[in-house]
Formats: sequence, C-alpha cells, structure tokens
Amino acid sequence: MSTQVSEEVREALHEGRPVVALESTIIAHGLPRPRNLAVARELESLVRAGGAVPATIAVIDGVAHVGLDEGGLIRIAEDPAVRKLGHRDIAPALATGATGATTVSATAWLADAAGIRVFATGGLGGVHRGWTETQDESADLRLLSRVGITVVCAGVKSILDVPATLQRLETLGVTVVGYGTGHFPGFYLASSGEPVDWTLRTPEEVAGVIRAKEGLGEPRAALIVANPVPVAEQLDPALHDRVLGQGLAAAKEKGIGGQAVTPFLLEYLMVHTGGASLEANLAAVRGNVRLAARIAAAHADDGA
Ligand code: PSU
Ligand code: MN
Repeated sequence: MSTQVSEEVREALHEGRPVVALESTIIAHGLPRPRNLAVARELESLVRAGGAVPATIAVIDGVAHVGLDEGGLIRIAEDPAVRKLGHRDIAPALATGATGATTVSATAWLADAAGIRVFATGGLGGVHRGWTETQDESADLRLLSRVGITVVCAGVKSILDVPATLQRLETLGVTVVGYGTGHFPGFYLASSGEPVDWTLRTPEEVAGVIRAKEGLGEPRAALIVANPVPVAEQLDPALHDRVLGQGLAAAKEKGIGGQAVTPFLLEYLMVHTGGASLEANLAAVRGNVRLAARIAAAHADDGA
C-alpha cells in the first residue's frame, strides 16, 4: 500500500515508544478555518506533552501519510478541495492522486496497519436519527469491529441516535468502557444518560485491558474508551437540545444526506449556539488527546 509512515513515527514504533494517532476529518471538515490549523498543531503538542509521538493521518496527493509534517497539516487545514475519506475511499484516493482527510474509520484502519495501538478523536460516528428511513450509519462502527485499536473519544456525536449506536457496538462486539464514569458521554455533554457496563479510572487500568485483549487474539475489535468532557466545559444541555432539534429539522428540510450530514449539523450547532458548541467540542477533544497519550505511555511501559 502506498503508505508513508513518517520517520519519527516509524522510529517510535520500532523502539516501542508511545504513539497516538490523530484523525484529520475533524480538522478539514469539523472545525472552522483558520482555527482548525491552530487546533491541529495544538493537538500534536498535547500528545508530545504527554510523552508520546503524534501521528496525524491523511491522504495527500495519492499518498497515505501516517504522521503529517507541517506542510501536510497546512494543506489539510487550508485547502478547500480536501475530500472526506472513509475507509472505503482510501483505495480510489490513492489510485487517483486525490487529497483527503481521514474519518475515524479510515484513520483507525491506516493506524492499525502501521502498528499504532492508540487513537484519539472527538466523537465517533454512529447510527443517525431516522435510520429507519435513511439507513445512515457511519462506517466508523463496522470498521471498529475489525481492528484492535484503542479509541479515546467523548462517546459518539450527540447528533446521532445514541442508544441505537450503543446497541450496534454491542452487536459488533466492540468493547466500550467509561473513563471515570458509569455513563456513556454525550460528546458536547458530559453524559448521554445511557449507562456503560464497565468503568475504568486510570491509564494503567486501560493499559491492562489492552494487554488482556492482545492476549486473547482473534477476533480483533476496538476498545472504546469513552471519556466525558468536564461538566464545567460542557454545552448547556437545554441549549444543546433546543438547537439540535432545529438543526435536525433544517437538515431534513434542505435534503442534506450522506457524508454531508455530520459536517452540516456540527456547523449548525456552532453557529446557533454562538460558538459554545465549538468550545465544548474542543474541550472534549483536548481531554481525549491528553488521556490517549497517558494510555499509550502506560501501554508502552507494560511492554518494556
Ligand atoms: N469528531 C469531531 N468532529 C468530527 C468528527 C469526529 O469532534 O468532524 C468526524 C470523524 O472523522 C468521524 C466523522 O469519523 O466525523 C463521522 O462522519 P460520518 O457520520 O459521515 O461517518
Ligand atoms: Mn453517514
């Protein structure tokens, strides 16, 4: 596969040092310019501050990069022609020389193939509300049932049908643990109100679960570490519910479908909450990236 793993990432993996994969769709299609570039750089710094090596993943001019350099980050953040690539889009992107940001499914796939064990993002994709009419379920879920990576996230995006998504994850055999909570987080909100079956409280405990999973071997499936945004930084729940209801109605009225649904709703929330949803989204992502670095470090210590 034409994948280029950066020298820094390759050396870290070779020496068993901690590496954290970061996705690029959140940069290209989930955050407004020009702030997205600052965030891309900040997330990499947070990984480094946690003692791990960041590996932001994207496809640039037909080459899949695991570990972007500064030029690559700028391209993903600034070029309006950057596509959104799920894992099924990687092959055509490579073959046609396209440039695209990778979603959770594409990032988890490329990271796993490169031997990276821990991945941080904001919120996963999942089953959309109205699934019975549209059958819109993010490719994130099925892909996560096929790779043994650990994904640190603030749950799934609250624009989704959260109970249906949790049900799908159970069916698919994807392990879900709450980090410091007995409830599944709600992306912009600290809690979705849905319970989780397992609660872990330290990076070492998470590393222990990763080791146990590795010891079991097949079938491989992801471990989702659901890490809530701090209550002090969450979006006001009443505002969230009101604006989300309006956004869902607007998406339906405008006939928004397919890959455009998630970016449309994220932007709608941002505009109609006066930017408050963006701050909650960023707080969640930062917390996830910090935790992922600690988990990757604890996992690397286990292996030493
Ligand atoms: N998390 C965020 N913002 C985002 C995403 C995640 O905080 O924009 C992206 C991820 O890349 C995820 C994608 O894989 O949204 C889901 O898109 P879809 O529902 O079209 O599969
Ligand atoms: Mn979709």
